[in-house]
Amino acid sequence: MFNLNEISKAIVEGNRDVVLELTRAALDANVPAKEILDNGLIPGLRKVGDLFETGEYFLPELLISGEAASRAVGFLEPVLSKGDTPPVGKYLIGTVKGDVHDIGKNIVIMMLKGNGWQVTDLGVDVSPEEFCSAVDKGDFDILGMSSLLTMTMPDTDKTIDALKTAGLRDKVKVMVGGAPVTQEWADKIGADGYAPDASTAVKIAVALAGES
Ligand code: B1M
Repeated sequence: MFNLNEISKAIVEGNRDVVLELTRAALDANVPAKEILDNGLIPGLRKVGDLFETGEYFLPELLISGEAASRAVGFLEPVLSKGDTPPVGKYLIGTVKGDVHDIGKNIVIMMLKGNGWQVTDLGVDVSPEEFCSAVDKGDFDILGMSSLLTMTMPDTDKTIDALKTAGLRDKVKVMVGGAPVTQEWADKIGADGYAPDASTAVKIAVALAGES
């Protein structure tokens, strides 16, 4: 049996090559990609976050471990994004302004694609104006915003306000997610949906698309 703790350990040690090697080996050993994420890469990143919070790790360690995880997630992309589900709908997504965290957003994108969604990714540090402009020009069913910082979470609210001001709020369903985001926050800002993880994000997206 493949020991996914070794992947977490390599993430914590910031050992990029080992993370990639072990991710490849796990796939070769038929470990499902989602299990590699949930029991290898993500717990490793969580531990790195804890070490950062307690002052044992600093920004460089956060960066190196983040990069190691990003590469491994990229390696899993073809597997996670592959699916033979018929097209479900169009999903616009981005990380809010002031926030460059994108690993979680990218995982959400892969799971959406794997489940038949056509996804447009605006990337990171996306302003309310940029979100609005994309909603205006496109024909999206759902706008998803990811935020990882307590400080950037209010930008989800600002974007919803900007959509209202531009007369675009009824054009899309809005979903929010990211570590500090909660259902309570989503309700408070009038978002249509919230998901704590990528699998739930797919389920909520399908439910919201069914409502429109
Ligand atoms: Co940052 N960072 N970071 N960081 N970083 C956190 C988030 C932090 C919790 C670490 C800590 O202190 N414990 C903390 C935030 C505290 C807070 O505000 N609550 C923090 C901080 C403080 C910072 C800086 C301010 C540090 C500094 O400069 N002093 C800085 C900010 C930069 C900025 O954005 N302006 C910073 C920078 C960075 C790096 C760039 C070095 C790097 C990011 C690299 C990258 O993303 N390409 C980084 C990393 C790696 C982390 C941690 C360690 C890992 C984040 C991650 O990828 N997690 C993180 C600690 C932690 O998360 N415990 C931390 C794994 C990922 C799969 O989970 O993103 O939550 P997550 O996504 C999940 C769900 O949330 C959900 O599904 C995903 C998959 O299950 N989800 C959605 C996400 N988006 C969704 C959208 C949806 C639905 C679900 O619908 C639309």
